[in-house]
Amino acid sequence: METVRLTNRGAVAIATIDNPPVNALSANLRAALLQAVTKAAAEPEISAIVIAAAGRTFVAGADISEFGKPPVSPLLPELLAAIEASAKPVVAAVNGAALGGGLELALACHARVAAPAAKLGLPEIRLGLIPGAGGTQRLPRLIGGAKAFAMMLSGESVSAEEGLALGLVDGVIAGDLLDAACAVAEMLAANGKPVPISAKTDRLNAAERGDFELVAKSALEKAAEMPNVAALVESVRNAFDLPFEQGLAAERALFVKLIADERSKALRYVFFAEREAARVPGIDASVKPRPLARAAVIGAGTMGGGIAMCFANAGIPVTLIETSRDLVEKGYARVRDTYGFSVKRGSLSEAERDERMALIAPAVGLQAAADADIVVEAAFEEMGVKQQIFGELDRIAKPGVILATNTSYLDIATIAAATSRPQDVIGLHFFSPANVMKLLEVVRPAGTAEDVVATGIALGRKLGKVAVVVGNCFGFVGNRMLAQRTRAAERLLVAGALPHEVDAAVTGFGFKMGPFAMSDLAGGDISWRMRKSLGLKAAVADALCEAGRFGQKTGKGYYLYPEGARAGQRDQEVEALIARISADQGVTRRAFSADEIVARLLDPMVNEGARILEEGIAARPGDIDIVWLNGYNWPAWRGGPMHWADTVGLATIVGRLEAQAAETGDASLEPAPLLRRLAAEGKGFSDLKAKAA
Ligand code: 3H9
Repeated sequence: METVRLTNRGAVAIATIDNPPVNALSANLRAALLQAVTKAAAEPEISAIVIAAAGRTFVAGADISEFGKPPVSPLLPELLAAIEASAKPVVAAVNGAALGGGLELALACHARVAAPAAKLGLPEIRLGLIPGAGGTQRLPRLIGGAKAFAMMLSGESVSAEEGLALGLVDGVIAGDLLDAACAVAEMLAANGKPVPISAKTDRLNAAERGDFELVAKSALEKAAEMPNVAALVESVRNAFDLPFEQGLAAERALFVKLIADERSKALRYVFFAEREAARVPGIDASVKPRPLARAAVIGAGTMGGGIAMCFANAGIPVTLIETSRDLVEKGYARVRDTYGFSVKRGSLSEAERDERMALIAPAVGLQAAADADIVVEAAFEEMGVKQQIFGELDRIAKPGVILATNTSYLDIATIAAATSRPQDVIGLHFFSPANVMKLLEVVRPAGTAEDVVATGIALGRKLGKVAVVVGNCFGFVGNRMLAQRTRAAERLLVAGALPHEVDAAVTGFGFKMGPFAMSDLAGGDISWRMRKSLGLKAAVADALCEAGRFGQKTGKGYYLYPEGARAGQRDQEVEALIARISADQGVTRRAFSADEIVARLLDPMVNEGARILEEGIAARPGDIDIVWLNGYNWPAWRGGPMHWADTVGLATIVGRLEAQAAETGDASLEPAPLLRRLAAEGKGFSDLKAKAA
């Protein structure tokens, strides 16, 4: 298939890029575009060239799947140098997203016109990279160093109108883009090309330099663990200090170094894993989701209110249902307050808040769910309560309505059995706070209809969530693995570590919070109640709860929180209590290094992940990683627990688990058969093929 079509319109040659799905600049496309531009430049009857694109996207950048493989000529910077050096003017007709190398391509052209829907951005930072085809050198020359740096640092794209205001594009065309691009091309051919961006120097002045250095300083302070931020600062500084060609060569060297960095590898892995998660093995892409015009949420607690906000934020009218007027009013007021914080912070206007509140209808009694196309139950976490609600919903809801539960642990098949339509019942597990957290576990018990699962995924997308389809088991994927980490954290305390040491090791690894600070924030009583209902014990956690130490809300938990402090302080009383428990259990306490702590916390999670894969609860290791990244703040540059395990080496993890199992006598720490097999074969989780969840 031809990736570039060359057609002539009068004296203008139009090179149309056609490389579905997103016109990524793969080796084939680079070669074809170079050939097309060279050919047009050599034709005597042609006086100017337009680069256009087929489909919805202009060019989504370099082909990310080629990174890390041997480079194939022509490299993108070579292609762009040829375009910029073309004797005949080249105009970019930016019809849609021009991202990364796509925007760099447009910057190498002599003019840019854009459709109103176009988006322009350099998102390389999110892949652990910096722009590598002149972006760090041309953008500062075009729009100024400070604005260019800020745009590359955030990775956010701007609209065509914003691009026009920045000087990034020369015109926004409401009518026929190609006609306009050809007209600009003819005009440049007649009047002469403008100075190429690489030769511009007027924006590289002292005032710009000062502004850039200020933003750069704060960026470096905030992102100490990411080498690409430092590289971006260096490269933009080069734009001020070095001639263009030298700046370009330095940018390339930094880019090539970053490509090999483990952090960028992890972020590129995440990019593809996130997209793969949207394709569910066993569910054909032709299965149509059910239409969802109206929703109902049962339970107006923190979770139910947050879920109702998700619907309202996506423009879907939603009824928020409680058992009494008082409860629903409280829930509704909490939602209003939460929107109020956003208005105060400036992230939401008052008009937007009012629009969203108007989409939420408070109501009393399940009958109010009668006209909904989807009902999400977020009531008390008790099987009897859930079964009663689903039994009643079965009588009230229209045929074909999706009946979803937001349970975190309970068996969804048992909940579904309370209805006469188990095929319409599904789990939609939101994470707290539901209006903020990106993850949506779409839990699929055996017997749920395929189009119901497809609707769960489509709804996730509509709500701006990352939906991952998982099987039905206690705790599903995320909480089931979290339980392993929680047990491991308690074991570490008894063995000799202290809460602040464990938390410091975990934040040192890259999490925002350690397990004990997290428990103090969430309230230890919740897991205490859960342990009691399951007949489980955790000596330290239980003792703290028995002493009324539930965390921040009681002013003490694993740490002390004097006068409502948010950051906990070490407490001698807790440390003495832990030492007593170790002594009672006959344990001689010893010190643990941060690396040992991390291994002891994360290896059991990886082991559980392997079991989850064996049982088909998750279809792919990548799905588990996406759950952890979006629901539990796993640091994205570490790629998720299964990717992390591959970087450590599965044989190492098997060895460590065996040692821990022997030391503690806890058989659950014995490596899972899948983990053992992969380790013995010298493989990683990335070698596995997908299974239907
Ligand atoms: C770069 O440019 C470096 C340069 O500075 C220097 C080079 C020397 N490559 O997201 P979607 C695939 S770095 C390969 O679901 P949407 C994607 O995997 C790059 N594949 O669609 C998916 O495949 P599948 C900087 C890519 O409509 C399919 O296309 N650019 C690439 O929701 C559809 O993607 C970026 O970081 C790619 N660059 O969103 C932009 N992009 O169907 C990355 C997409 O098999 N891309 N695919 O799962 C995006 O942000 C979104 O894809 C976009 C469309 C907004 C364009």
